[in-house]
Amino acid sequence: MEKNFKRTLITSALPYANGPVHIGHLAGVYVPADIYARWLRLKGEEVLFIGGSDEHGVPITLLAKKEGVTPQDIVDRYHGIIKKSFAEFGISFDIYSRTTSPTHHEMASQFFKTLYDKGEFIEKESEQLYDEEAQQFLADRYVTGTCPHCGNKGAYGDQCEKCGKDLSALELIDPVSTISNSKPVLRNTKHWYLPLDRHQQWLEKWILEEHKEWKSNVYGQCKSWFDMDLQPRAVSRDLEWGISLPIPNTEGKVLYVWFDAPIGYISNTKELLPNDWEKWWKDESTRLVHFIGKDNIVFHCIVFPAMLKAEGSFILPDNVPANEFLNLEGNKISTSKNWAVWLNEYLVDFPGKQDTLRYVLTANAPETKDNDFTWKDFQTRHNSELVAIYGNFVNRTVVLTNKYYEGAVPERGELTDYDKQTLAEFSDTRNEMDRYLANFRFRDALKEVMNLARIGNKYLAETEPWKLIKTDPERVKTIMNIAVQICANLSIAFEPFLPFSTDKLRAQLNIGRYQWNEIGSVDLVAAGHKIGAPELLFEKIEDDAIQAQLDRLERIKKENELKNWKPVSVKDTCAFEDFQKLDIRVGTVLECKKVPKADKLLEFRIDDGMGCRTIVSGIAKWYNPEELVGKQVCFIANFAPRSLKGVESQGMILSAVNSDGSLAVISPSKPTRPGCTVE
Ligand code: B3M
Ligand code: ZN
Repeated sequence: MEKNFKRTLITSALPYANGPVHIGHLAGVYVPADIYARWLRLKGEEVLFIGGSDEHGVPITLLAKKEGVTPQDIVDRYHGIIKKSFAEFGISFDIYSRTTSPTHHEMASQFFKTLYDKGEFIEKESEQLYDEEAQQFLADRYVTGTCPHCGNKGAYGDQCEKCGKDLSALELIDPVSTISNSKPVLRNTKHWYLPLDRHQQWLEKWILEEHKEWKSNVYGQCKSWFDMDLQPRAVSRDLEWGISLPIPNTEGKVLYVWFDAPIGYISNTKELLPNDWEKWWKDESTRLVHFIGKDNIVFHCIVFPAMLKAEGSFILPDNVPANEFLNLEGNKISTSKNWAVWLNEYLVDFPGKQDTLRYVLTANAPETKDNDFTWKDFQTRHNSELVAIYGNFVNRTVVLTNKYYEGAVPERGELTDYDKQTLAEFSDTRNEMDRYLANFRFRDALKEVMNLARIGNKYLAETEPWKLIKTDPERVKTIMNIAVQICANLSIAFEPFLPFSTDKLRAQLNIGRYQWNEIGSVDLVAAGHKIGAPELLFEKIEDDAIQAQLDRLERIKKENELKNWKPVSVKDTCAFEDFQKLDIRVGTVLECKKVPKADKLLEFRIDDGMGCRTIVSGIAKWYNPEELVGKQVCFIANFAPRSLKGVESQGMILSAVNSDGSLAVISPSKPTRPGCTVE
């Protein structure tokens, strides 16, 4: 259904203010939303780009409790850090506000009240866990216990981190309150529910029939929710932190964070435009687009639209281009495990390199499937694309124009066939980019611009003006004119993606901002125009900077291993007679070598006091054979011989298993005669 929209309202998910933002947030939500907003603005369209922090919810109260501060302290701290990071990365919000703002509290209360008065909720009593010592109901995250699926003793009331299953706090075996460590009891409590089942019919028609153009990952997730049949969802919680319910006798209850957070988009619009916000939310000619990550799809495609529809005066989103997840060096990004690249830390290590991260995260964006960020790829893309193609081309153009013409852009003479071919190659760039950007295919759009830089770079490499200047200076004028025009084109086409370097590029060319539809023109810069001095757009990233990042991750991995390590539980009781059946002895290693074609195995010749025996042991990963020669080891002497990779092993060398899984051979603490027993 093609509609005639007059303006676009862009929202990006409101990050929880309980930690800084990382590259996963940037890649999944904020960079694509920003590219989209900048692109539409360059096209001269009416755009609003709304952001803000999500400052309610249980994780914030848990963190506050852990640190012994108030939830307000937590959100003040992280709202500041997050807002600063977004500004530093050029995310061009028209407003970045927060859900603790008075405007938001009022808007969300009013929204709830309207739905309540219209009878859009159902009221239900249910049993919930209650902490009698702390005198409060326990949100799922405040309860731990044994997972009914896998027996993990430290499962949370919403999820078991060991087996990954979703849980409800009521399913936990032997639940414990994390507030008082006491055993919670069941108590009745009343809550309000949004009956999504009543909305299923129109939602299904709206999405499955009228929005077939939505990204397949989004469409598919919605479809599977419908297939499972929508259920009523609670919109209130028993909690102190949040927006109080605007109805009598509801002390200790607040709006569920997922009820108030999306209303934040509306509140922030109102905060920015107190007199004009309604045209952005209530006029059918506004196109609403939500940028989010895949874990937020149900809330933006089903719950929030149901809320908007129930309220009755708001428009619905036209598209919800959700992305999949970005992993880091092969592992899921995790705040609690510190497995992330934090934006504030990145800028300390790579000052001024915002565009590099924006570039790499877009080129490698998790648009259709989860993707992996690796530091090696980051370096390669920077050095061999940004530096070697885009940067190199611009630098050559600016340096040569300064050198040959004192910076004044030369006249263009007659075009050769090769010139014409080069210009033809990028005449369609804008159409291609428009097509991709309109469909949220940011990676492909970026490829198009990079291709334009590649065309320029190749043009100079093949025409070699630095050689021609001696033999055919007239021809060089045309070449340099074309090169300058391509640079000016790049300053427009790269702008939505790499706003910092296009600023630098414009300064070097001494030009202003063009309109998007001027891409493709070869008359952007007039002959005689004086350009500025050359300055490198990008500087090479050296190996040691990358190694430092890899070392940091390696350190974090080790720390996590140590943190997570728990001794394995003690085995069932064993009779002394049973232990005595094992014949453990001391031996001295005479020879040690690798077993061919078996990368785990070492073959030992051991002096066992009676002669010499061969033992094969799976410790090759942790020892060089030479370092064990002459060492004393303990081994089991009465195992039946067995063949390992063709070598007969006559016993087993004992090792300690370290917390990281590595093995350390056991030796007697004083020199011991080979063949002595261990008991
Ligand atoms: N704060 C969840 C998240 O950060 C949530 C998004 C709210 S968008 C209205 O993933
Ligand atoms: Zn489990």
